[in-house]
Amino acid sequence: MTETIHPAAGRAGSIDRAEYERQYEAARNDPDGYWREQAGVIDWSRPFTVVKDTSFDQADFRIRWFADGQLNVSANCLDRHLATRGDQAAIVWEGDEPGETRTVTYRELHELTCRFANVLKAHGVAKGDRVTLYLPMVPEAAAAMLACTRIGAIHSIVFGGFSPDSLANRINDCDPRLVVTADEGCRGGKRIPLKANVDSALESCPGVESVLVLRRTGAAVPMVEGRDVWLDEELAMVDGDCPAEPMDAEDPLFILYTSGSTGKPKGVLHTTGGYLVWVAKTFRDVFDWREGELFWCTADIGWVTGHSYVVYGPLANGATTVMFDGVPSHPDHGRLWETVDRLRVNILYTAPTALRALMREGDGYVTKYDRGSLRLLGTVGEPINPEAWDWYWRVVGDRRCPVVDTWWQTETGGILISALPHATDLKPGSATRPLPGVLPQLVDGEGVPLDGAAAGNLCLTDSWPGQMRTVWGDHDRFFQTYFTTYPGKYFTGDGCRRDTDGYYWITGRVDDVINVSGHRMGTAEVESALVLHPKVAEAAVVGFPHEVKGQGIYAFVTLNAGEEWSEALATELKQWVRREIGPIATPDALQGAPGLPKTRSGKIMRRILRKIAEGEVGALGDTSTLADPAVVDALVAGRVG
Ligand code: 6R9
Repeated sequence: MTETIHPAAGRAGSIDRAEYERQYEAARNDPDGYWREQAGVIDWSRPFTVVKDTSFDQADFRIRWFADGQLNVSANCLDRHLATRGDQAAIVWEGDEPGETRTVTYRELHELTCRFANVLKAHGVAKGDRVTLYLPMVPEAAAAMLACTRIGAIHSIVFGGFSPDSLANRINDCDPRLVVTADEGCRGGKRIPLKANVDSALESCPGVESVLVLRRTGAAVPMVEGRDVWLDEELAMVDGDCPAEPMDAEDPLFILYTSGSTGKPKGVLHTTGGYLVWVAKTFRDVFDWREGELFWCTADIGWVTGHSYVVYGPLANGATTVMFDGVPSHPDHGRLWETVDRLRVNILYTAPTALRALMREGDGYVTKYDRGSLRLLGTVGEPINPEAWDWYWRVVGDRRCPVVDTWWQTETGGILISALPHATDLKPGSATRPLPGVLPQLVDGEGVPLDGAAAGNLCLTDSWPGQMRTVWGDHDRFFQTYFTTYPGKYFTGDGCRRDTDGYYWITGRVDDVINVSGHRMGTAEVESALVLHPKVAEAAVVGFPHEVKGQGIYAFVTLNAGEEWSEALATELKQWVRREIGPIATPDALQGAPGLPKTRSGKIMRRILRKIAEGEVGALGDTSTLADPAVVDALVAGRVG
C-alpha cells in the first residue's frame, strides 16, 4: 500500500514533470515575471503594472497583488464565456433525490446573475456593502455570489447547517444590509428550516433591512412585512442586464468565517484579483481540466472548498460544475457512483471522511456502477489515511484515475500543496509537493528551520496571490494569529512531515482546532457553548481519533455544585451544543469531570486530556506540574467510549 504510483502521460497541455519543475523555479526566482504571465488566466479590464507587493515582517507588513489592476469576477466567470459557450452548461444541479436535476447554461446563469444584482441594488446594496447568504446548494446560490461580485458587494456565506445563534454571530460581525435565504433546505430526505433559522437569528441582528427568500421546497413560511420578499417575484421585476462594476484587484471579494483557536470565528477576507488568479490557475492545473469535461466537487458552498472549486475556479475557466444538494448516503451508499454514471462525471473532488464512511459499506455499492467516465479523483479537507486513499484509487478509480490529495485552508484561498496528475509520483497519504509559488518551510517549536527529511510546524515563507488579506474588522488579529508565532512567516497551524523525496505529509492541526469530517471546529467554541448551559461550570474539549470523522469531539464537563452527572444530562448537553452551534459540533463523547487537570497557574493541560480521550492512559507523561495530580486518576477512571 505504500507503493509509489507513477503518473500516466497526460494529454496536450498537461503539466508534466519538467514543466512543473520549470514553473516552480520560475515562480521562486522571478515571482513578478512568473505571476505577470500567469495572471493572464483571467481578464483584466485595466491591466496591472505592479505584481507582487508583500512583506510578512511587522515593520512593513503588507499583502498586495496586482494592486493597480482592475477586473470583475462575475465578468470573468460569465460574460467572457458568452460568445464561445453561451449554450454550454455552467451548472448541472443535482438535487437531494437522484435524477432531480437542472441544467443552467452560461447564458442563463449570466441573466440570472444580472437580475439578482439588480434586485440587490433595488434593496439598496452598494459596492462595499456586505450580504449574508444562508442557502441550500442551488444554482441561485452561485448566482447570488456572482451578483454580489458584479456590483462589488462582499458576500459572507454561512453554512446552512449552522444554528440561528452561529448565524447571528456571523451576521453581527460583518453587519450586512441584506440576507438571502430559502424557505427550507433538503438534505438526505430531511428538511432544514432555513427561513425559520434566519427569523430567529434576526431577533438579535438589528442592522438587517431585507431578507430575500428563495422558494426551494414551497413550504409555507412566515414573511415579515417590510423586511421579507420572495426572490422569484423580485427577479421578475428587474432588468435582465446589469453592468459589471470594475473592481480594484485588492477590493474585498468575500468574507468566510472559520474556526480558530479562540472562541470567536474569524472573518477571513479574500480580495478580488489574487484570489481569482489563484483559483482559476489551480483548478486548471491540479484537475488538468479540458473542454467538455464535467467537474464535481461535493463540498457545500458554505465552506471554502465550495467557494473556490464549486463556483469560482470552474466558472472562471468556463467549465461545467456540478452542484449537489444531497448527501452521499441518500437514498443509499451508492449515490455518488450512481450520479457519476448518470451525469458522466469526469473529475470527482471529495473529502476523506465521505470515502471512509462509504468504504465501510462495502465495495458492492461502488462496483455496481460503471464509473467509466471518471478520469481524475481528488480529496481535500483533512489528512487521508492510506487505507482510504488506496480504496479510492483501487475500487473507485479502478487504478486508472490519479488521486490528487490537495492540502489548503480557508486562509490560503485555493490549493497550495498537491500532486499534478501528470507530473507527480503519487504516494498514498501524502499531499506530495508544493505548487509553483508556494514556499513551505518546516520549523521546530522555536522557529528554527528544519532541512531535509524532518517533522515540524508548517509555515510558508512568502506570499502567494490567493492568500487571505485580513480578518474582517480586526487586522491586528490577522497579524497576531498568523505572523507572530514564527516572525516573518505565515504559520498554517498544521503539523507536517517531509520525507527524503521532499514530499509533504500533513499530520493535522497543532493548535486547538479539531477537524471533524473535514470541518474545522475550534475546541474553544464547543467549550463556550457548553458553559452556557445552566448546569455546567467548566468544560474542556479535545479531539480524538474517529474511524469515519477523522477526529471526534470529546468533552470533559464539570458541573455546578449540587448538580449530578447522568446519561440523560449527557444527552441533553449533546443536544444543547447541537442547537447552539450546529450538528457538526455535536460532541461524540461527554464525560462528567469532578475537576480538570490544571497547572498551578490555572491552565488546563490539554495534552493530558487528549491522551485520556485517545485511551492512551498508560502514557500520560509528566503530571507533576499539576495543581492536583489526583484529578487525573478520577478522569482516567471515568473515561467514556
Ligand atoms: C480546504 C479546507 C483547513 C485545514 C488545514 C488542515 C486540513 C485540508 C488537507 C488537510 C491534510 C489535506 N486539511 N486539506 N490536511 N491533507 N489534503 O479544508 O479548508 O476548512 O479551512 O481547513 O484542514 O489541517 O489546516 P479549511
